Amino acid sequence: MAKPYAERAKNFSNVAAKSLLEVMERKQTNLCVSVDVTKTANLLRIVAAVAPFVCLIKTHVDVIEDFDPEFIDQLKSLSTEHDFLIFEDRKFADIGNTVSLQYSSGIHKIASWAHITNAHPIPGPGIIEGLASVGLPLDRGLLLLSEMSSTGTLATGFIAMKGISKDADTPPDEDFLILTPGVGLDVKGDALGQQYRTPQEVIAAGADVIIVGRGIYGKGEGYPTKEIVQQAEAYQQRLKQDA
Ligand code: 5BU
Repeated sequence: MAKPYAERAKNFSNVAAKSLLEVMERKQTNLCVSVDVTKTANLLRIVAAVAPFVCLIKTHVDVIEDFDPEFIDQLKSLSTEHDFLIFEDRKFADIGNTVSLQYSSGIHKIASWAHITNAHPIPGPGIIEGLASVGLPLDRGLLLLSEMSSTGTLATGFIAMKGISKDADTPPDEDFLILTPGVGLDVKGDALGQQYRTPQEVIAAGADVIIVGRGIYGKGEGYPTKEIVQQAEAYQQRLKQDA
């Protein structure tokens, strides 16, 4: 039996990691829905439909065509009302000074609303320092990419690199949160290199939070809201069984 989320929350000093585990405990869910659609109305419709079943919503804010600050206010209201965190899957990958500007500024001002974001560790420790200089005062969390789900990926375990995270000095019992995308129940992949594993497979490989996108909201125009609700509930229940 896995350790209760509330107990694991005590292992983390990072506010975002702790909050995520606390939400998981309160709502008894480790489902994150990834919503990659291009219109704010559709994104908010999907988020409202899946909100009761998730601990986390993942966005790619740069694919949105009609972005405005009001959309962020609406997303934040849903996050407060339904008790979930927001993860902007930005995959930062530059030197510390540049990523600190990309994170804090521009049109999207990601650090002002996303509880969690992520980065490639390839540039070295400076990327973490740059993002931390913006994010830590706001109690934000940063995930490092160690692997990717796509065919032929070159990202295979960079997280083990000395000085980035898990180095020789890391105590063996240190807790890490693992968030895993590329999950689908009845599909194997897409035409552009995505590869899916089942919830059972990724949980067996150590995943704490399971990220599902098109498997829940559909492709193209997407599923009707009723079907999205059914899919989200089915995934949440399935994950509970497999955990
Ligand atoms: P899908 O519709 O479930 O295939 O969406 C998966 C999402 O997870 C999508 O937003 C990707 O950008 C994201 N993703 C991924 O699929 N694989 C990875 O290795 C990483 C992110 Br990192």
